[in-house]
This record gives sequence, C-alpha cells and structure tokens, in this order.
Amino acid sequence: MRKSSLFPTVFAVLATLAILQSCKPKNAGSAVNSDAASKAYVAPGKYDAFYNFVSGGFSGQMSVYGLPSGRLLRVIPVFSVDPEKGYGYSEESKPMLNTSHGFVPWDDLHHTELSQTNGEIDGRWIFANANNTPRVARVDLGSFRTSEIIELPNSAGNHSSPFITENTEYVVAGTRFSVPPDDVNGDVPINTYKQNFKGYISFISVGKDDGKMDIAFQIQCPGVNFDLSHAGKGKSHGWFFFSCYNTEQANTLLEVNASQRDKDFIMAVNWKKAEEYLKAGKGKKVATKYAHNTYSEKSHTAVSEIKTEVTVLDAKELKDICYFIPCPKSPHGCDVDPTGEYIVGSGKLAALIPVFSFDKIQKAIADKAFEGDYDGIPVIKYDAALHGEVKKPGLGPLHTEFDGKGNAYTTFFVSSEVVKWNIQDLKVVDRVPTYYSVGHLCVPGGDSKKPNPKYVIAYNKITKDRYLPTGPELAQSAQLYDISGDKMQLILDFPTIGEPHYAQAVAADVIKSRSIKFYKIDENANPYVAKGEGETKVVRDGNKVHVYMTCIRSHFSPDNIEGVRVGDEVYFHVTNLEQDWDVPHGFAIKGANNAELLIMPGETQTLKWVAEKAGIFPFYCTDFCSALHQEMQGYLRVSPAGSSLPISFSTGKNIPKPDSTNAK
Ligand code: K7E
Ligand code: CUA
Repeated sequence: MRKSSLFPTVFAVLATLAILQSCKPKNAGSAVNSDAASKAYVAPGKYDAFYNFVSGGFSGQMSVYGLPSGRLLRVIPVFSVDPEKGYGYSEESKPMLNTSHGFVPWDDLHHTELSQTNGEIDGRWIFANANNTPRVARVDLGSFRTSEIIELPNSAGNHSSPFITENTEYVVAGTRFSVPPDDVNGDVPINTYKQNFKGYISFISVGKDDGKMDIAFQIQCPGVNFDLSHAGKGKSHGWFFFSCYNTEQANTLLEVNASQRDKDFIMAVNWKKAEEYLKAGKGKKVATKYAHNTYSEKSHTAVSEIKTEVTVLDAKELKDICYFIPCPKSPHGCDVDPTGEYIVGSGKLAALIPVFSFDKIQKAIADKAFEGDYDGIPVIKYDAALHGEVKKPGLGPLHTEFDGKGNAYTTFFVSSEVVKWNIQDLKVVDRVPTYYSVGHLCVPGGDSKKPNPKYVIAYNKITKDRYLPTGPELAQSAQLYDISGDKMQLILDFPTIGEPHYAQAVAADVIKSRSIKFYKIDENANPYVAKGEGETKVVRDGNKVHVYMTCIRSHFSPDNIEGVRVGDEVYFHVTNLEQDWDVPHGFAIKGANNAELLIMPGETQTLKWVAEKAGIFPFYCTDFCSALHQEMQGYLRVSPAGSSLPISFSTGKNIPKPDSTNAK
C-alpha cells in the first residue's frame, strides 16, 4: 500500500533529477571576468599561497595542488600502488598495503582531513580513508609520504571517515555498509539485514607526538549506511555527528527502497561519555583480524602487524551515547560551523537545508523531547533540534563549508552551483554556477575553528565541454572562486587526478617549513644499507642474491655483477648516497615484472628481480639526475642454473677473475 503510493513520487523525483543533471547553467560562457587571470596568476619562480590536498577517488591516491595557480605539486601514493615511485613495488613499501585480506594494491580514497590543534590546522599530518577495503591512512607532511595505515574491523566501505576531533584526539570512521559483525557467522541470508547487519563507528586514537594510530574503541549501532561526519568543536567538543541513510534498512534496489521515508538521520554521538564507559569497563573485547602498517623514516621500511581484538561499546545498551535526529532525505555532508553551535545536514534529495542547534539538541536530550526510538536509540524530535531551514537554496545540497564570518557555502549537485548563505538568518546571499555537477567544496580551514576565507574550490563530477576532448573520458575538474569580496568570482579551472571528492586546503606557511629536504645517510637504519661505496657487496644466500648497491651522480656501485644463476631471486638494495635536496635516483632492470625504484637522497629501497633466463641484463637510472644521467647504468650477467661461476662484482674496473669456463 505504502509502497505503491510512494513509488511514483520517488520515480518522479529521480526523473526530475536526471533531467536537471543534464542542464547547463546559464551564462556558462561569460562567467569569468577579465581580471580573473591575474587573481589566479602566480609568477614563474613564485610560490603559491595555499596547499590544496585533494582526494583522488578511484585513483586511490591524494594529490597536492598549489593555490591559486592550480599547479599540481605532488601525487602522494596512499592506497594504490604507484609504479612512478615504486610504492607498493619496493620490498620496503609492500607491507603498507597489507590487509586481513592479504596484499591489496588499490582502493578508493574519498576524503582527506588535516590534523588540528585547538581546532586549527597544525600542518603535521593529513588523514585519508579507503572506501573499499576499510582503512585509514596517515600521511606525514614533513615527507609527504604515507606513514601509517590501519584497517577497520566490523566495517565495509569506510566512507564516513577520516574526520578528526579538534585536538586530533581521534580520527573517526563510520561504516558505509552495515554487515554482520566479524565475530559471528556472517553466512546469513542477505534479506536478514534488519536482524543481522550492524553499523560500526570506529574511534582511532592518534599519538600526541608521533601520530601513531590505534583503534581505541568501536560503537555498535543499528544497521544503516553512514555517509559522512564531522566532530563538534568549541562548545560541542566531545560530540561527533554522522549523516545516515538507508534508515529503511533495505538490502536491495536502494535507489528506490532507501527513499521510502521522508527523513533519514543525523546521529549525534557523545564520545566523551563513550570514553567514560570505556574506562568503566563497559567495552566488550571482540575477536577480529585487522592489519596495522607503519612506515619508519629511519629504516625506510614498513612493517605490517595483524591485530586480533577490538573493544566494542553497544549503543543500544549504553543509552546515552548515541541519539538520532531526523534529517531530510539522504543527508550527505554533515558539517559543523566554526563556533560548534550549528550542524548542517545536506540531504541530497531534499529541497531545503536543515540547520541544527547544538544547544537545542542538548536541551532536547535533557527534556527527553524524543519522538520514540529507532532500534533502541532515542530519536530527538526534528523541531526540538532545529535552528531553522534554508528555504529553496537549490537542488541536491551535498556539502557545506564555512568562512568564519557567519556564512556557509553549500554545493548543489543537481543544480550545479555553490550557494552562499547566512548561518543566523538562513538567507541566501549569493550563488555561482559550477561546471558541472559539483560534489564537494573546500574553503581553506573551512571545517576548522579558523577558516581562511580567501577561496572556495568546487570539485566537479562532470567536465563535458570545459577542456579539449581526450576521448571518452575527460579529467575531472576543480574550480577556484575568489570569495574575498561580497560576490563569489570564478577565477580558474584546473584538472584533477582520479575523482576528487573531499579536500582540504591550508596556508602554505603552515606546512612549507616542515618539509624535509633529504634523509640523513648517517641515520639510515635499513638493514641493507650501504653507507658508502666501500660497503657495497653482493652476497649469495642459497638462491637469494643480495646486492648492496649505492648510487650517486652518476654511477651505480657495483655496476658489473656476475655469478647470478637462473632461478635466483635477486634483491637490489639501492642506497642513494646524495645529501642534497631534490636529487633522487631511479633504478630499473630489464624484464622486471614490478616497477622502478625511485630512491630519495639518504634512503635505501629494494627491488626484487627473478633471473628467468641466462644472458646480460642491463640496469639504469630512471630519473634524469645530471648531464651524465644517461651514463648511469650497469650490467647483470645471468648464467645457467648449474653454473659454478662465483659471485663477483665491480665498479670502474673489470671483474678481476677472467672467466675461462663460460667465455666464448
Ligand atoms: Cu565520498 Cu561526497 Cu560520497 Cu564523493 S563523497 S562526492
Ligand atoms: Cu641517477 Cu639519473
């Protein structure tokens, strides 16, 4: 009954969305003013004023752009192998991608979050989520490298992540897919979703000084989909807010079946209270399996550890840690303003934006202004939590950031625009088109206590006619708007890597002085380091051959190696002896079925290579490092399996013992 009456409505809405999606905003051609170029111009040799850390979506990586120029500064490999840098191919970095499912070379990175101290971006780390095989990564902003990856048990599709509390006490992650918990038999009919599927949110503690992550606790919640989240701040520090959808608990055709109710929820979590319960021993230790991988910048080596237990708090039992607040359909962004008072839910299928008040939520809880419960969790009355609604702001609100001057900026996917509105009176003050179908947006510091409201960047899903055609696929694109005046002004388009979802930006000064220039060779603790050419050697250990190799402009040492036999596993441990900024060397050898190594000054990296046939195998430096880069090369000789040719190696002179047995 209910179904038949709702079906047409849902389809009508979806059909309208589909039509609107293909609409092109008016004035598409004339939106850029003539002074825009000068606003985005950064003269050659000059630095940009901001770093922009953009998620790479299905590329699994994070990319770093300078703003306002839109220059691509770096692609940081996080969850996907990167043959350009040897990430996931070198023996040292492989353990970073280990999981309870084994080595996973790819993921879908949606969201980035910079670490904060007192609610301000501190420039130490940036966190990222893996959406497919649930993980959270920490990237060090001294080296711009992934330092740590932790897997999330009891989760599937780690989407609502990795959002942090105002002193980076926790990185928080909510599961997208609810699934049966890890410690029960998950072999259940899919249509028993309501009984058997649970939603978990994870609180990952972060070491104050070293950033080391650990799962402090998880909260077991009803089986719904968690989408995005943000921490409370200031007055609401101690709380966390999550957007939830599929509160229908549908397990098939969600586009229809998860659009039945007119509201989903924002879930408010009192994590300070959860901490108290944890201290009081209310957590249950639960058996599971998850990987925790750490990279050492001293040994230049990653270690992967499999953990077997996690502590779980039950939201149903511990009545006062989780509360649901009704929120118009399918909320995506769940964003907290810089004061911590206002929580904005962006319902993708809603035609208004609800703004909730933290004070009112607290009062509603104290007054028990509940409309009932949902699977044992109290549901606060919508009106009791509501500050107000932004009426007719646009179609398909998705994500909101703030300028710290009382304004909010919301993206509208369906109507392809960014809309600026006032948080107090909820009036729209400005709107600009995006090209096209904007997903997320970013104001530097726009989710912190101290936004830096110079720009807003829109990350678009569809590029269509904005760039020269490049076959069926076009690079996705970001657009930069100047928001320093009353009117938002489009000043630049720039292409992005993969699919940009969430992003962060910060003034360059917060980060640039932390950036390290090279690794000190004296501190290199890699077990296979050669700290000078005098320490180079080639050692046979059964069918394994370890080559302790160095490189410096412009030669490898050794560069002639003989005595390797078919069937040997050769490990090239290559140490870059340079002690200067921006002088990596590369290493590649013919027939390698993995990738190159790209070795930073002072670092050791290892490439595994299997000798499959007899012959001469050249190797060379892949990174143009000097005028004699092309001379930076060497040869490896492979003899048949039974050969008695001993291991020998040299640089700059011929291998001492002339080889009579195998010479032709
Ligand atoms: Cu991961 Cu907004 Cu779903 Cu993309 S998020 S847009
Ligand atoms: Cu070293 Cu090119």
